[in-house]
Amino acid sequence: MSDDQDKQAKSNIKVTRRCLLTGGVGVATGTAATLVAGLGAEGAAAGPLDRPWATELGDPVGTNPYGHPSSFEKTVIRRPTPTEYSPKGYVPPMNESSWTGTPLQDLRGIITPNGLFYERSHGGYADMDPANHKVVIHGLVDRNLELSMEDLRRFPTVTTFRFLECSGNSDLIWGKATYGGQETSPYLTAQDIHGLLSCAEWTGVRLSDLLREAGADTVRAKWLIVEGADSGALARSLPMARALDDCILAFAQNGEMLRPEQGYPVRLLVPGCEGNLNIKWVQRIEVTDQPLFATFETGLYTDLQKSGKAWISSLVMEAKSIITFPSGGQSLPEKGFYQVRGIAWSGRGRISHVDVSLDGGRNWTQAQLTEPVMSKCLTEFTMPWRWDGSETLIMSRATDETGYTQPFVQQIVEARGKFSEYHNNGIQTWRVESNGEVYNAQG
Ligand SMILES: Nc1nc2c(c(=O)[nH]1)N[C@H]1C(S)=C(S)[C@@H](COP(=O)(O)O)O[C@H]1N2
Ligand SMILES: [Mo]
Repeated sequence: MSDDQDKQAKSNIKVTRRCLLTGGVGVATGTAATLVAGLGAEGAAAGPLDRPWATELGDPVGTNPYGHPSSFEKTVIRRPTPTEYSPKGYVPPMNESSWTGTPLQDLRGIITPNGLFYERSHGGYADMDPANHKVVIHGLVDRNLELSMEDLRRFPTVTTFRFLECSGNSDLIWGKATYGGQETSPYLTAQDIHGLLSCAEWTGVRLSDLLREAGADTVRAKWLIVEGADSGALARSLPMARALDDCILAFAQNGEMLRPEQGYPVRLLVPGCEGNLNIKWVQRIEVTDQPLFATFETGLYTDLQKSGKAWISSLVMEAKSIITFPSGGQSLPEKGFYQVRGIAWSGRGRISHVDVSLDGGRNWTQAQLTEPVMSKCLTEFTMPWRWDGSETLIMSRATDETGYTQPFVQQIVEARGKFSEYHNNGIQTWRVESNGEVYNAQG
C-alpha cells in the first residue's frame, strides 16, 4: 500500500469513529456517547496489519457471476421446522409435503431476498421450461385462451409490493404440531414460529385483463378454479370478485424472474390472502359457477370453530405483527440502549399503528413505522428502548386501517375453541432474561 493509500485508510477510520461518537445517530434519550462504548487506545492502535484486505489485493470481481451474501452471514438461511421428536431435529421434508421458513429475525426492512423466501409445496417443486409452459383459460368464456409466457408478457404489466403468508404459519405458537400439544418450546425463534411469511415486489399481469381478453362471463361465473402444473396439481377456488380486484399472474419477483421454488415461470398472487390460494406454476384457469370445495380441493386449509363447524375457506390473513429484535434465540450483550424492531402486516390493507409492551401487556407504547407503509405488505416498526437488565416480557400488537387489532392468543382460543391449526395471528411474547438471553414465552 502506498503512503497515500495508508493515510487515506487511516483517515477513513477516523471519520467513522467520529461519526459514531458525536452524532449522526439521532436518539431520543441520552447522548450519543452513552449509546455505545467509545474506542480505547488499543482500538485506535489497531492498524492495517490486522486487516489483510487492506494490505493485499483481493480477488478481482467477476468470479462470482451470481452473487452470494458475505461468508459471515452463512447462518442466515431458510430452515425447516424444528421438533423434539425427530432424530434429525426438524420436521423431515417429504415429496408430498415440505416447507422451510424465512429467517425473519436476521432481515431488515420489508423485502425478503429471493433466496430466503419461504417455501411451501405439496408435491415438491419443479424447474419448468418456460418455452413449453402454457396458461389455459376456459369454461364460461367467449373464447378459450392458451397463453405462452411470451403471450402473457404482451399484456400491460403491473408491479406491487405484497406479503405472502401460509395460513399454517405460527401454528407452533400453540406448541401443537411438533410438540404434540405440549407447551411450546422456549427455544423457538421468530423463524421457527413465524417463518412461513415473506414479502416481495411482484411483477406480472392483471388477472382481470386476462379474463376480459377471454370474454369471461363475470356475472354467471362466481368462481375461478386455478390449477398448478406441479405433480400435486394443487388447485384452489377463487371468488370472481376477488379475481377481478387486485390479483395478478406474477412472473417476476424482486426484479428477477421467479425462483423455481416460488412457481417459475408464473404464479397467481392473491394479495392479502392465505398462501395456499397463491397457486404456483399456474397452468389452467377455469371460469365456473361451481367452486371445488371439499370434493377435489387439495391442500384445503379449514378452520374448526367452537360450534363444531369449520370455516371451509378463510381467505384473508388478518392483521398481525411480531418483534424480530429482541426475539427468541438472540441475546443482549449488556444492559443499555437498543432499538426494538419488528414487522407488521394485514391482508385487509395498511397497518395504521403498532403498539409495543415491555411489561407483559399491561402498558403499551406506540412504535414508529418505517416508511414506506403499503397495503397488504410488510411494514417495519421500531421503538427505542433502554434495557435496565431486568427480566422483560416484550410483545407487539398491530392495528390495520379497518380498525382491527391483533388479538391475544388466549382470545383466539376462546373465540374458536380449544385449538385451531390455521390463521393464528395472536400476539407473540418474548422473554428477555436478566442475563440477556431471549426466549419464546408463549403458552
Ligand atoms: N402449485 C402449487 N401452488 C402452491 C402450493 C403448492 O404446493 N403447489 N403451495 C401453496 C401454499 S400452501 C403456500 S403457503 C404458497 C407458498 O408459496 P411459496 O413456496 O412461494 O412461499 O404456495 C401455494 N401455492
Ligand atoms: Mo400454505
